[in-house]
Amino acid sequence: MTGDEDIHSLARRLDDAQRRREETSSLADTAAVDVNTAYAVQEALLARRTGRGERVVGVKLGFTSKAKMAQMGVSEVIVGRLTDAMRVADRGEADLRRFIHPKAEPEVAYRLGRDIGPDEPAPDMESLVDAVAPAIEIIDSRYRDFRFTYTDVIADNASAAGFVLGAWQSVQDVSDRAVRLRVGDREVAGSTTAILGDPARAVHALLTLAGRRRIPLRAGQIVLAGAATEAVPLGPGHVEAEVAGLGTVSWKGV
Ligand code: OOG
Repeated sequence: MTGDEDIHSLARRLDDAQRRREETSSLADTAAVDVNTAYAVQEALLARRTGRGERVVGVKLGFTSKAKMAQMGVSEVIVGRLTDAMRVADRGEADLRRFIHPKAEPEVAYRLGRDIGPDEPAPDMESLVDAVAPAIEIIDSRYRDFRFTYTDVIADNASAAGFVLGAWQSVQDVSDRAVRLRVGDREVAGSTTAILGDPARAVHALLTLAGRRRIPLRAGQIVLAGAATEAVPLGPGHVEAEVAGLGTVSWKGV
C-alpha cells in the first residue's frame, strides 16, 4: 500500500518530469500503485498545478478506442484533467519545448451546460452539454518512450498536455463523422466511431467515472471525448484537424 507521503512524492516526480521536460520511469519501479492510488496521485499532481495558479477547465477521456484498450489490456476508460495553461489558441502557436515527446489526436470536444452531480441517473445529452467543437489534443507521456502501465498513465493525468478548440457549434449528433488529422505532410483519417462507437457514449462513460472518482463537473467545462485516429508524433509545423460538419481547428508547433 502507498501512504500519503508516497502519493505526494510520486506526484512530485511526475510534476518535475513535466516541468523539466525529462522522462521518468514507471512508478511500479518504486511503489505498488493500484487504481485508487493512481487517481490519488493524479489529484495531488493537479493540486500542484492549481497551487501555481492554474485553473481547472475540464476533463479528457483516454482509452476510448478499442485499439488502445486492447493495447493496454483494459476495458475501462480513464479520465484526466485539463487546465487553462494547457490551452493553445485556435490558429495559434505553441512552443514544442514545453513538451517531452508530444503527439496529436483529433477529437470532439463538448462544453458542459450545467453542473453535474455525482449520482445523476443517465441524463440526456441535450441537458448535459450546450455546444460541441472539433478539437486537437496534445498528449505527452511523462514516461520514457511513452511506455507505461494502466495505473502509471492514470497517475500521469492520462498524458494530458495541451488542447486546441475550434469554434463551438450547436449540440448535434456527431456519431459516424469522418475525421482527418494533418501533421506537417502526414495525414491520417478516421471516424468519430472510434470514440466508443459514438462520442456521446464517452460523455456517459465520463459521468459514471467522475461519479465514482468524485471528480467535479461544472457548467462551462470542456470534455475531450477521445481520439478519432491514432496519435501522430509532433514536430515543428502546421497541425490541422477536421471533423465533418463541425469544421476545422489548427495550430502551429514552433
Ligand atoms: C494515454 C492517453 C490516451 C486516448 O485517446 O486514448 C488518450 C496515452 O496513450 O498516452 O488520450
